[in-house]
Amino acid sequence: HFAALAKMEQTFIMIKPDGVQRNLVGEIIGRFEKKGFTLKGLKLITVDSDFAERHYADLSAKPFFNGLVEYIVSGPVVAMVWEGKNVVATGRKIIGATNPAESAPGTIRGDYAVDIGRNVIHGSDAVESARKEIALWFPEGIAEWRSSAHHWIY
Ligand code: FUP
Repeated sequence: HFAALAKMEQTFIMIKPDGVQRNLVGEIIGRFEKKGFTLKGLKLITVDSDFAERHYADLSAKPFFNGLVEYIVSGPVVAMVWEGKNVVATGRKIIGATNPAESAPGTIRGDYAVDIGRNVIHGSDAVESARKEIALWFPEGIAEWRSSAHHWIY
């Protein structure tokens, strides 16, 4: 029990503007909830291009960068922090491969996306990038609480 809690991670998950417009918010949140992860932060927010560029700073040299930023600022996104054992890597599995043409059925992108430029959702790719992304998107901080279901999951 203690070992599981010691390995607890947080990840940053964002439902992109297409996911919000297509009413996939409940479906996506439900997948993370039913898996057993805990929702620690949540807001609907529309960001400007300066903010989107900071979020995707690592990709600034890519040819698709401008289009990616335009897409992210095109409407509200749902920014979330999810917590759980191994949630960074497992969250990426739930999301599926970056290109929906390669993401397996049963994953979010595999089930709900067609185009790499409209792939519905973002999830941090490592514990360190999760830490940075949570600090960027939740500068106000995350309220601490423990789910009463923990005992049945860990
Ligand atoms: P991911 O970690 O799965 O979000 O993938 P990346 O960080 O490599 O890419 C970030 C976003 O850039 C993807 F979600 C979609 C977009 N992208 C493209 O539009 N074209 C590409 O060729 C690669 C990525």
